[in-house]
Amino acid sequence: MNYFNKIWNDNVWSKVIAMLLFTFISYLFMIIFRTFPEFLNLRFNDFSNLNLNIHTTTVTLSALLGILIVALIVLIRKNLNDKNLQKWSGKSSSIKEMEKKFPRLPKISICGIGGVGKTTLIENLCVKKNLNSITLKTEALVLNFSQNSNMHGILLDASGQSQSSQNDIAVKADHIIVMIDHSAMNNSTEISDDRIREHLNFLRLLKDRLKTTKHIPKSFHFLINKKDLWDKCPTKRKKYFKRKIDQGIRKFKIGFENSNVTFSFHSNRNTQDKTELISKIKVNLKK
Ligand SMILES: Nc1nc2c(ncn2[C@@H]2O[C@H](COP(=O)(O)OP(=O)(O)OP(=O)(O)O)[C@@H](O)[C@H]2O)c(=O)[nH]1
Ligand SMILES: [Mg+2]
Repeated sequence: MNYFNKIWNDNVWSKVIAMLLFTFISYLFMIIFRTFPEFLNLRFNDFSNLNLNIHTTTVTLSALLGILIVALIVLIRKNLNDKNLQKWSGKSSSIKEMEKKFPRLPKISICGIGGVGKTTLIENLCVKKNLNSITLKTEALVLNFSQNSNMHGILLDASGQSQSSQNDIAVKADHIIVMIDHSAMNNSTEISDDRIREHLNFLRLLKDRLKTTKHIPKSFHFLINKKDLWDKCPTKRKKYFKRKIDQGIRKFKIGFENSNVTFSFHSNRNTQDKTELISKIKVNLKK
């Protein structure tokens, strides 16, 4: 069934073939019912005796029926899919289940080391989630990024304590948001050198994994989080922090020339930042 869904969804030709098939079946039905019961006794050249006008009408009608049946299937499937999306919006499940339910939705992985604010970001984007502890289990969550139209995506969140869990969600992603901060604390304004080193090491290992699996996401967005805190730092130290992160991003993007690489300064405590991030995600999803 999954294989059928994939062929049907991804391929225009599958719809054309289905249309021809239904046209042929409709044509056969019409021929059988119009000439039945003599049909069984028809000899091959009896077909030439059929009135040409009636024959053309039969072919046209069958073609129309074929188109109608395929259009109906497309419409019903779209309707079911929309209902399913509405039902699942804001809800989370395992990646496997979400991939099965919505194989065509783009996946956006939120990556970064422990305590950087990944789950808080998802919580902000979805409003509904109420998580206030570290993430232990990898989760997938469906979200509509546009209020006026359908622009759904699957957000992936995993434990930042485990590099391999982070790498695992990265290699599945169409788009990656990498979060970076200045300190493991959620109230310290001090920029920590150890924390910067941890981020740079994380980026190196993430890149290694993407390279070895030859996975090239369409976009990377670096989110320099906790701006509400590090912005209070003395200017010199702030400049140092930005320079270090900038160097890390420059190094990371070598080899990903086909991906769109962007960055922004962000605070999960600022609603304006959330709105700006959503616009950026929408731009990337449209590409
Ligand atoms: N001040 C401030 N605190 C933040 C911000 N974003 C997240 N935090 C806090 O940072 C702490 C860790 O946030 P989480 O969202 O749990 O971090 P995580 O990246 O999901 O961590 P793991 O699940 O361990 O990988 C929480 O106490 C958040 O409230 C921010 O922008 N500013
Ligand atoms: Mg988390």
